[in-house]
Amino acid sequence: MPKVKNELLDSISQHIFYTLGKRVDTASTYDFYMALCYAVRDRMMELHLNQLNKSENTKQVAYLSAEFLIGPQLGNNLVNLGIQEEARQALEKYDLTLDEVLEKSEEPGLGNGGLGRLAACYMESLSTLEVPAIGYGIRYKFGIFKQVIADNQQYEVTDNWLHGGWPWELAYPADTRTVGFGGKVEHYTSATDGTYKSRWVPSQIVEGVPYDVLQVGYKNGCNKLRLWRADAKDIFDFGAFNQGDYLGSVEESVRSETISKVLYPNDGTDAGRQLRLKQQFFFVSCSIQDMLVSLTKRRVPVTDFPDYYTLQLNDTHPSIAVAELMRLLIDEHHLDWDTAWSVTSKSIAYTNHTLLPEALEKWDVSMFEELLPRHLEIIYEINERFLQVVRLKYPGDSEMLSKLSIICEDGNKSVRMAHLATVGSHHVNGVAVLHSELVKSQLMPEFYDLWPHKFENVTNGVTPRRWLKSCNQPLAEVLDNAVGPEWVTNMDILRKLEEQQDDSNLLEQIAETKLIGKHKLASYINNNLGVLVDPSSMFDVHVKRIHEYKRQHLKALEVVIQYLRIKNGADYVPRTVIFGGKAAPGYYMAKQIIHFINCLAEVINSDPDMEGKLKVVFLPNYSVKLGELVYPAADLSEQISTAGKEASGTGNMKFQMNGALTIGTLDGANVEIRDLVGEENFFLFGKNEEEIGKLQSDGYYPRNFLNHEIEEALNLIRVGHFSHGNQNIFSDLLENIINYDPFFVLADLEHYVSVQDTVSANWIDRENWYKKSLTNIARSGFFSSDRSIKDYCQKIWKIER
Ligand code: 26W
Repeated sequence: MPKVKNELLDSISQHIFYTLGKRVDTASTYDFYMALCYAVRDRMMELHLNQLNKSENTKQVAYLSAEFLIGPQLGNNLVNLGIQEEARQALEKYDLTLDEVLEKSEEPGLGNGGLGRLAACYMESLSTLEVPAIGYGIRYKFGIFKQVIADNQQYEVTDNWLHGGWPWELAYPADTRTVGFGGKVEHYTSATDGTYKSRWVPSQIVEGVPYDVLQVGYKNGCNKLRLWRADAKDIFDFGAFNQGDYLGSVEESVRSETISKVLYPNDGTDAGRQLRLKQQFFFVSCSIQDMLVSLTKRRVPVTDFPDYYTLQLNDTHPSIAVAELMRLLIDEHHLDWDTAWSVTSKSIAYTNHTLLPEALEKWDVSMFEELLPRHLEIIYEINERFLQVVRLKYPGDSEMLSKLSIICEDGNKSVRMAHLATVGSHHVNGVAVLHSELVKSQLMPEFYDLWPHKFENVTNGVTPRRWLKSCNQPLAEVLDNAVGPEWVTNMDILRKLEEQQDDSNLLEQIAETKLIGKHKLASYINNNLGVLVDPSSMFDVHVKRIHEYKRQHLKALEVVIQYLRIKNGADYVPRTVIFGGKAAPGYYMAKQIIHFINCLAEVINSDPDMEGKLKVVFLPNYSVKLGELVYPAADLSEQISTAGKEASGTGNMKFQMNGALTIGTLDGANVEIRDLVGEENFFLFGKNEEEIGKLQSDGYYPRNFLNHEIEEALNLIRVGHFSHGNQNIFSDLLENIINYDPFFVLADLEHYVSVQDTVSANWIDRENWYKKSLTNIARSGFFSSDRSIKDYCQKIWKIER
């Protein structure tokens, strides 16, 4: 294996010269950024190709996800390779600072939110733990839209992230796969063994070109992401061109390339668009073909597939994999049904990330008939054999049959992808203890009754490298000094901090690191939004996708109540309330909430009565890059979803690791955070999942939860106080809360406001606050994605590390 001998400094100059074709003395900062990326990639390629040899015949994890929200790469790769200082010194030689070069980092927005970022954290931990793995996904040309806030509203701008080229990807055209769509299925009797055979004859053929992106671990391990780009088989139709039909000549390639053109910006609402299903089948078929070809190349019989690959479905988005693996094993590798089924069901496992009915994917049978006729046949066969098992277990129970069936008969027939995933998987897991219980009791009680052994829990986690070591270096150094540097790969060591919780010096150091983070964010806010915020005020942060169940409008109403109190002369412990998050473009109420928050901020920030007391900021275009600036700066973490709705949350874990205290409901992983840090170190409010369930079933009348203050606040909004007197702008939002309130905002508001007052009282006693902060950091080890991956290895993938 070639060894990268020369120093980073030389590599940079060589890449500027040979790779970029520039002279060092005329190179721009962007050229140095690109050259440094290539130099770092060289070192990662060494690790990766060496690792490949070692892991040749060990079982690999194939993590199939429609989203990988990997964030900017350079900073994290320098930290994980342990060459950040070397890079800083090399750039100094060219009078450049590392920060100004890192600023050039592009963010590949190949995901919407939680699910996509979790996949990225898991890829980093799989490498760090040296678990052989491949992340299979889609190389979207346009990622998640850029959010622009104009006249207090969200506007979406295309994310042309690849415009300047992206140094972290490497194309492998030799591994191009072909994927079919549409057409028909021919049935014939095989001449060789006389068995009944099927042959799919697609009407459209698309090529999948793989681009590999290395994902380096901390100080060792380097797996890859393989992202597929769709390309036309025949990219140009000369015949059409010769007839002057120029559009016709490129029509086929446009149709094909469209498949990987753009990420669907919905975070939890199934669009049900045909192109979405084409995207899902495209990357799943390319990926499974890729694995089968690799086995064939290694002369491994496909019947041994489960010994070489364990497939994890990141929600139902890749669940067509169950039918596609069956098709390839039966139609192309000529296995009989039972053998193919045992290979398939031994190889696949499925993770559920949401209980929201509108997020559960159901594809019309008609769409399958048109797009994937052979797969529909296979799904019918899978379902028929499955229902045989159900009939045996629940004889004569037709209701059980219809509840469990993969095919939903009511309305226009549809394929329930969660059912297909569950029937075809050896394990189904939720992403937090409460969520996994609700998957069993609410989402799939019939499946749980049928197959209790299949259901597992693996609580989410986040990588401490990007979300602490890399984005909060002041705190990382304090931790290095306090408990030694091993915490980065063994977060349980942080428990040792508790022995020093009375060390006022250590508490001051932690307070100091928080202040550094707040100053950095404050200057970002001032430079980009022109709003002056006071770093000595409490930074109260609510950043995540905008969704009614995440209840950004609950926080906004609490702010209106505090605003009214201040206007009425009440004292107020100074706070800066910081919001951030994108709304799915078609999600009207979420956009209303963004509009309201920005109008609220405008009025409050220009009101002299609020000076030194309350400021409100909405950070546009919230992303991984912005998250790295926000988590180190937060004092209070808002995790206020309606109990039973947030599957886990992962931002909550990032805030905890960075010493923020949480105000939250007993929802998702908040429950486990509170159990670990202790109720005295967590600000709990609101009704729990059972109480919400009872309120729902007993009949919920939001007006019953109005008190004087809440009425005053709602009235202030109604009269247009935050909308220049225009009374209609927020009438839909108000109407929704007062008459329907599907996420029980009014049911929890009074308690929420009183607990926020408790938070203010705690904030005043700074030493006590930082004791709680230290305890939160000390007990954040469980929420490392390394622990999650170890759980998957032990509980689901059966991989001995
Ligand atoms: C079909 C449209 C669609 C798109 C995305 C449906 C569902 C999704 C995702 C499952 C939504 C998502 O990101 N869920 C979040 O997953 C995180 C990682 O497990 C959890 O921490 C969050 O609680 C959950 O909302």
